[in-house]
Amino acid sequence: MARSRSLSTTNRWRYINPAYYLKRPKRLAFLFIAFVCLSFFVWDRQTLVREHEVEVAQLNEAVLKLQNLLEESKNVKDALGEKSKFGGEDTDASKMVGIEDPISVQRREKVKGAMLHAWTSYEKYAWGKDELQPQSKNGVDSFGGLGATLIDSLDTLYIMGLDEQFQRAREWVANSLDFNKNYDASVFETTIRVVGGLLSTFDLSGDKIFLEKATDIANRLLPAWDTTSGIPFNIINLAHGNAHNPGWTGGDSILADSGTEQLEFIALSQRTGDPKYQQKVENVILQLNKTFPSDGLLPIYINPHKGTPSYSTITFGAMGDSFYEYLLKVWIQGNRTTAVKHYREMWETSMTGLLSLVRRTTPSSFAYIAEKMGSSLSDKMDELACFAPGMIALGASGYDRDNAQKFLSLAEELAWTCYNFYQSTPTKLAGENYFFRAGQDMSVGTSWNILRPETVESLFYLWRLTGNKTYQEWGWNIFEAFEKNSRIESGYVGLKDVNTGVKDNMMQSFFLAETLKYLYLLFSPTTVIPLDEWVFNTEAHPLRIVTRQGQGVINEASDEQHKPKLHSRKQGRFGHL
Ligand code: DMJ
Repeated sequence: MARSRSLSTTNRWRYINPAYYLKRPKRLAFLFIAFVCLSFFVWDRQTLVREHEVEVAQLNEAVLKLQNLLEESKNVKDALGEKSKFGGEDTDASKMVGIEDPISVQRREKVKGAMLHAWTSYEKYAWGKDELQPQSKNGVDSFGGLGATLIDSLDTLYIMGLDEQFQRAREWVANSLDFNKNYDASVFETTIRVVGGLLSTFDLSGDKIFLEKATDIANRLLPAWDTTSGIPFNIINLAHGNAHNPGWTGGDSILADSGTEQLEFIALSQRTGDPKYQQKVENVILQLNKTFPSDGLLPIYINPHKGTPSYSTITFGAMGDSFYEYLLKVWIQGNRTTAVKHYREMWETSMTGLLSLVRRTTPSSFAYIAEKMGSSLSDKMDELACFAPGMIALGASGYDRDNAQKFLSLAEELAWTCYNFYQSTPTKLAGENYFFRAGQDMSVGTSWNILRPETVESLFYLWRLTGNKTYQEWGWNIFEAFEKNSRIESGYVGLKDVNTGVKDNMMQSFFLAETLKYLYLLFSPTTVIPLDEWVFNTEAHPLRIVTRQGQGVINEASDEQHKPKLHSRKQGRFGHL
């Protein structure tokens, strides 16, 4: 048995012995052919696998492209949805997919991402507080505990379609917002941020809670106008209604603080049918018009008892700025009717004054708006005055052709200067103000940057009104500089110094209300918040333009006819109507 097993093993091994085949050529040939066939088969399979891999990769790429296309078309459809929510002509979606610049779509999404980051940080660290301090990760009540950032953000969240975030903010307004605060509030800041933010959100959403809250806070502010002249005191206690002016003005009221409530209070009267708000604020302009100077330039301090200007600086920057802005915008809000004709006249007078303040630098001929005290000019301009290019462009179309062109050109020149406030610093972010010296163009004065919006605001108007994409490019560069210097893990901060980039610890509420909103709109179709249907208050809260009838101030008898129809297209979007 042992022998036969050994024989059969030997037999099996003989097949791997080359000598075996050398003696049998037919078998050798067969083996060779079998080897060639097998090799061909393996090579063929491998080639097929490789080809399939290439095909799969190509298909993946195609799927990705299709996904991107789908995403883009969804964004455009969203934009169109927003358009129909916010007004503007209906447009064929497929046409829009064809014409909307994909770069704008991408940039808009980036800005929306920035808003989401700012808002999420606020929700996480400062919910319900006025402002977020991102470095120390806490909230502060810089406006008396009114949830300033939350209210300032409402319409931005709504416009950007951040619905869940909007809904949470809405619940806070409905259930936690309490104005009964023993706090001396700024009438101006409370009006532009809180009254403006709530009214705008009411106009957008149709949710009455926002109108109720706006009425509540406006009622608390109203006693501020009970002065001999009707020029308001600028500070009022929200619980007790005691009003006064800050000590540092020597008892005077501030021009911008007194002349920047008209849009909001007129809108409130239109929406409630109660004329008292409109009467108070329109009277301010009537009083100022009585002694309005021939150049339309008012000093920043006004005596609230006599209603006359006190000797002080004339400026389109801090403390003067939005007075001029509202002269134009009330005219627009009032449908350019005879009832608001005097606003346009006053504004045009002020524009002749503005022209007298325009100077040009050497060597680069940057146009700037100087400041004035008595008869002497000061070669200084605040970044705050960079709202002026947008305002001038917005008002230009109300002139005859030659003047319209002249003012539009000036607006474009000033916008170039403001853009260079940003471009001329190492961080590419603008300082708070600039000085102009012969031969040196511009140099930063106060060197902080607190995330202000004025330049991007002007770029938004200029892009809307001229269609020139250069303004989008400039806006994008500014956005990228904010991303680079101001974005931190817990929100956005200002810079203590635009030369060094050292950061501060505050996320200003206007960054969410204005800066990011104007940037978002800069990359959105023009049908989102069209300028012939909406007017922005000075805190970038869009108010819907409604029919204004009659001459001047409305009266009780005509309440009903002044109640506007605001929400027909998208009534009840959030189910609260
Ligand atoms: C905002 O509160 C308003 O734009 C106001 O008119 C001026 N200052 C800030 C933003 O810089």
